[in-house]
Amino acid sequence: MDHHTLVRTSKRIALALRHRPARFGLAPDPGGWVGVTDLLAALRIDRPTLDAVVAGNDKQRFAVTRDADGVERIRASQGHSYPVDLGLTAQPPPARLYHGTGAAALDSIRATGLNRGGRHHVHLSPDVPTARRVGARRGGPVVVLTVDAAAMARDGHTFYRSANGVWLTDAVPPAYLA
Ligand code: HQG
Repeated sequence: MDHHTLVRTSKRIALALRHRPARFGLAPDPGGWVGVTDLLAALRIDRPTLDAVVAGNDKQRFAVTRDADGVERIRASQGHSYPVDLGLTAQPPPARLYHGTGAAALDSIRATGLNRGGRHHVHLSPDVPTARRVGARRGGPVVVLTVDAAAMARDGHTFYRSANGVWLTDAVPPAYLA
């Protein structure tokens, strides 16, 4: 499959699994899982295409599991905008985490901190290059903020790590941003 088709299909799968399952006639369980067969039918794609997207995904956005009864399910590892319980366990973060964003957002972020907006959590990156890539999605100049995650954890903020390595927290007050 060519790269363009792979990306386009990945975006449709992300839309179906993270944001608008009902639009595709899908009803995820509370953990955000849908049957692989249902997803293939809903998006009218074949299994090799799905496998190529899951395996070829630069960020490992999608996870596939197989139940004891052999039924396969798929979900997005993070990034949902509808209520979903990812079942993640809180864990101690690394001392520093990073957030890449557009320079235009900087004043607002310095004033009110990082908010989760339409997503479940604020997304933080484990390293600067990853944060830079996240910020660059918007086009225009990128700023990478450093989050004092050690101090946040000390002060009682909870952190989760998604299956694909994105760090999640509810909000980052401005005092922890540099
Ligand atoms: C900004 C992609 C003004 C925040 C990425 C960001 C990530 C504020 C935007 C994942 C603000 C929200 C998430 C404040 C936060 N004032 N702007 N107080 N607080 N913001 O897309 O972190 O490709 O919801 O800086 O790789 O950019 O979808 O979050 O620019 O992991 O798998 O509000 O999305 O993953 O934007 O990206 P987003 P994000 P996928």
